[in-house]
Amino acid sequence: MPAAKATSERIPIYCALCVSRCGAIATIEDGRFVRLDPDPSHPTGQALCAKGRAGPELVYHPGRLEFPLLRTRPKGDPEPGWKRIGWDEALSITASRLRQLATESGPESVAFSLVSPSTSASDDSMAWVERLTRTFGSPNLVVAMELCGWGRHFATTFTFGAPVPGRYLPDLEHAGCILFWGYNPNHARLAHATATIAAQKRGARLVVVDPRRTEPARRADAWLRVRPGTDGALALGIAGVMIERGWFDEPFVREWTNGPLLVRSDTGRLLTGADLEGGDPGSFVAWDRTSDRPVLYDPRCVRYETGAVDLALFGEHTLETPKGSVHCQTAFELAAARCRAYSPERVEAITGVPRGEVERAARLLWEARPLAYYAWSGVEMQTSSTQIARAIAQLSVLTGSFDARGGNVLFPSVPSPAVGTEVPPRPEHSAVGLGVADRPLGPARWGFATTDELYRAILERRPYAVRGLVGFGSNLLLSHGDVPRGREALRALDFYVHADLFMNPTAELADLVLPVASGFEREALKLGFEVSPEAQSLVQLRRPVAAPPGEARSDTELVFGLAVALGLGEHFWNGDVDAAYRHQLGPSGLSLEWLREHPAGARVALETRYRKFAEEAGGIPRGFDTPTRKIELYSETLLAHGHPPLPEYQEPLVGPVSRPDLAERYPLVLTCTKHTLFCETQHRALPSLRRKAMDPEVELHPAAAAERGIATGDWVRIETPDGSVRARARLNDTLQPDVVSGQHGWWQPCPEVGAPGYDPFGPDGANFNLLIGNAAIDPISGSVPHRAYLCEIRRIQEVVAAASRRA
Ligand SMILES: Nc1nc2c(c(=O)[nH]1)N[C@H]1C(S)=C(S)[C@@H](COP(=O)(O)OP(=O)(O)OC[C@H]3O[C@@H](n4cnc5c(=O)[nH]c(N)nc54)[C@H](O)[C@@H]3O)O[C@H]1N2
Ligand SMILES: Nc1nc2c(c(=O)[nH]1)N[C@H]1C(S)=C(S)[C@@H](COP(=O)(O)OP(=O)(O)OC[C@H]3O[C@@H](n4cnc5c(=O)[nH]c(N)nc54)[C@H](O)[C@@H]3O)O[C@H]1N2
Ligand code: SF4
Ligand SMILES: [Mo]
Repeated sequence: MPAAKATSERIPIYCALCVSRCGAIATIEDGRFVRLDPDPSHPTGQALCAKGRAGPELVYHPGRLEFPLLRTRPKGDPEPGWKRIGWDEALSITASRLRQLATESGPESVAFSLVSPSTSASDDSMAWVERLTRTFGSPNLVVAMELCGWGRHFATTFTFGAPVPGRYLPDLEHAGCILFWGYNPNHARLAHATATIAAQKRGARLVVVDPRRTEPARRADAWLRVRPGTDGALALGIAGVMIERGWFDEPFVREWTNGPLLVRSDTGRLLTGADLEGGDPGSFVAWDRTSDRPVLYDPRCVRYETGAVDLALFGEHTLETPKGSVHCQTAFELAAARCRAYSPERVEAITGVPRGEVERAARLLWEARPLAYYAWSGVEMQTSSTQIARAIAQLSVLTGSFDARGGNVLFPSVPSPAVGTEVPPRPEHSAVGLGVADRPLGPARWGFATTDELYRAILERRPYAVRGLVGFGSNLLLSHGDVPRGREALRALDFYVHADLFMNPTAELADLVLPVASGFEREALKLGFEVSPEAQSLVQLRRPVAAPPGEARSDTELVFGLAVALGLGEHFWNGDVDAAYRHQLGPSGLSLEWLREHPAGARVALETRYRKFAEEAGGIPRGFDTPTRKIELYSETLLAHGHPPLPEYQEPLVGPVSRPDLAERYPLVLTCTKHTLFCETQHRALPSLRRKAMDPEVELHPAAAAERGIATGDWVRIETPDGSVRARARLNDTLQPDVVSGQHGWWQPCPEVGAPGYDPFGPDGANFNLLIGNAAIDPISGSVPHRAYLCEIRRIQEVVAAASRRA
C-alpha cells in the first residue's frame, strides 16, 4: 500500500511562554506540531528564543500531567498515593471543599495563586482567575507581585497615579534615550530587545544599569555597574546632577508636578488653604514670584488661581497664618536637596559607579531625551524596592518624558471590558486582604497577597486563617524565600488544589492536582500586544497547534468549569467560554468566528495620543490620579503612613553596610538573574535547552575565586545566614569583585541528556531561595531581597557529582 501523502500546515500563532509573546509560525506535519519559527509579519515576530523553539518538546514531554490526581496518603508521606480520577469528580471535590471552607471560615480563608503571566501562558487566563477570585469572595491572590510587579506597577502609582513603566511602556520606536535599569530584554522579552536594536540603529542612545555586563550593557552608550540594591543612591545622584546643572524640563516640572507646592517645615504636610486666612481648605499653596505672594492651587480643577503666572520651583518662605508664622519650602526644593545630597562622589562610594559615569549618564539622559525607561527584576526584589522605583521615576519626570512621544506612553488599546474586575465585589465579601493591616499601601491594597502573608495566615491564622489554596501553576517553594516555612504552611492547608503542566515540588503538597494544557494546546484571545501602538492594534485568537496530553484542559476551561460547580455560573456565562470571548470582543465589533478562521488576527485602527494628562474636559485638564492631581515627587500619602514622602536611599537591609556583623562571615554580595534558556523554575526538563545548561551556576569575580581556590566549573557551596545550596562556579570579570550572581529555579531532572534533578529542600540541592529569608523586606510592599543579600562561597572539596544524580 502506498504511504499516505505527508501533510504540512503552517499556522500563525504567537509563543505564549513569556511576556514577550513573540509572533510565530507553527508547523504541523502529519498532525504533529514539529517546529516554531519567527513570523516577521507579526508586530512581535522578529525573533524567537530557544525556549519558544523548544515548544514541541514541551508539548510532547513524557512528564506532562495528563489526568486529575487525588492524594490518597497523608501529606509528608513519601508516597502520596496519587489516584487518577475524572474531571467531574475533581471539580465536584474542589467545589464542595471550597464551599465548606467559605461557610466555616469565610471566602477569605481560601487564597488563589497564579504563575506570573510574565513567565507563562497564564496571561491567557489571568483575568478569568481574577474574576473567579473576586466572585468567590477572596481578597487574596498570590502572583509574585512583591517580587515581580510592585515597582513597575504600584510603587510608581504613588508618583504618577498610574503604573510606570509597567503600563506606560517605553516608546522605543521614538525614544531618544533608552534606560534599562535592572532589566535585560535580551533574556526576558525579545520583542523589546529587537525594538531596542532597531532604535539604536536609528540613533537612539542606551543607558544600562546592571551589576553584570549583559548583552544590552555591552551595546550601551553607558553601563553603570551598580552594587546590587544601591540603585536608589544612583538614581538620586543622577537626578542631583541634572538639577544642579539645570538639565531638566523646568516648565514641565512646574506645570505638571507638585514641585511648586509649599511644604510645612514643622509637619512635612503640604500647606493648604485652611492654613491661611480665609483660604479654601481644599486647596494647596504655591509661591508666585512676580507678585511675591502665596497663590492657591485647586486640585479639583487642576488649576492655580488666576494671576499666578510665575510659580517658584525653588525657595523657602515664612508665611503668616492665623496660628502664627509657618516656615515652608517648595516640594521641589526639598526634592532637589535630597538629590544633591547624593553627590557623584558619595554615589561612587555607595554604589561603586565612578563619579564621572554618574555625570555622563545624567548628561545623556538629558541631552538625548525623550527618555523611555524600563526597570524590572534587578530593582524589584529589594528591601527598598518602593524607594528605588520612585527614585528612578524622577529621572523620567525631570526629562519631561512622561506620556510624551518617545517617553513612557500609555499606548492605545482595543476597547474591551475589564473582565477580571468588572463584577463588583458583593457587600458580604467585606474581608480585607491579608497584608492590609501591616502594609496598607502595599500589594494588598490592590488584592494581592505576598507569600510571607500567606504563610503566616496559614500557620498562625493571623490576621485570619487561610485554610484553602487554589493554585494555577505557581511554584511557590522554588520561586519564593522562606522555603521551609512555606513547605510547612502548604502542608498545613485543609485543602490545596493545584493545576499545572508538570508535577512540581509545590504541587506535590496538594490534595488534588489538575492537568493543564500548555499555550500551544489551547485557544486564547489576545487583544493587543503591549509593546508598541502597532502591536496594540492586533487582536489574535491563538489557535491550538496540538492536542493537550491526556485529559489536560486549559486554565480558562478549568476556571469556567469550577465557577459553575461553585454556583458562580451567572458570572461565567454558565461555563460558555465562547460567550465570554464575545463579551470581550463586543466593543471592538470583531467576530469570534472570523477570528477563529483567521488565526493571523485582525487589526483595529487605534489612535496614539500623547500627554493625555493635559487633555481638557469642560476646561479642566485631566491631570493625574493622585491626591494633588499632579505628578507627586512629594507624596503625602506615603508620609501619612510613616514613610518618606520623597524618594530616599535606603541601604539593602541584608548588606555589608546595614549588617557589618553578618558581613564578617558572609563578605560577598549575592544577587541572581534569570536564565536565558529557561523561564523561572520551568523548562529544565526540555532536552534541547538543558543540553546547553546542565547545572546551576554562580558567577563570581576571578579575584574572589582565586582567594577561595575556585576555578570555573568547580562545584561550590553558596552560604547565607538562612541556608546553603550548591552551584558550579563561573568566572565573570565584569562583576565588582565582591559581587556574586546565582540562578534560581533548579530542581527538575532531564534524564534524556543525563542531567540531574536537585533536592528542593536540602543543602545538597540548588534551590537558590533556600538562601533567602522573608524577614528583611520592603516596609511598604513586603518585597524580598532576592537581589541583594550576603553570602560566602566555598569550594566543595568532595566529589559530589555522583550525589547530585539523585534523579
Ligand atoms: N529567558 C527568560 N525570560 C524571562 C523569564 C525567565 O525566567 N527567563 N522570566 C520572565 C519574568 S517572570 C520576568 S519578571 C522578566 C524579568 O526580566 P528581567 O528583569 O530582565 O530579569 P533578569 O535578567 O533576571 O534581571 C535583569 C537584570 O537585573 C540585574 N540585577 C541583579 N541585581 C541587580 C541590582 O541590584 N540592581 C540592578 N540595577 N540590576 C540588578 C541582573 O544582572 C540582570 O541582568 O523576564 C521574563 N522573561
Ligand atoms: N531568587 C529568585 N527568585 C525569584 C525570581 C528571581 O529572579 N530570583 N523571580 C521572581 C519572579 S519575577 C517571578 S514572576 C516568580 C515566578 O515564579 P512562578 O510564578 O512560580 O513561575 P514559574 O516558576 O515560571 O512557574 C511555576 C509553575 O507554573 C506552571 N505553569 C506554566 N505555565 C502554566 C500555565 O499556563 N498554567 C498553569 N496552571 N501552570 C503553568 C509551571 O509548570 C510551573 O510548575 O519567581 C520569583 N522568584
Ligand atoms: S522570548 Fe522566547 S519564550 Fe518568550 S515569547 Fe518569545 S519565543 Fe516565547
Ligand atoms: Mo516575574
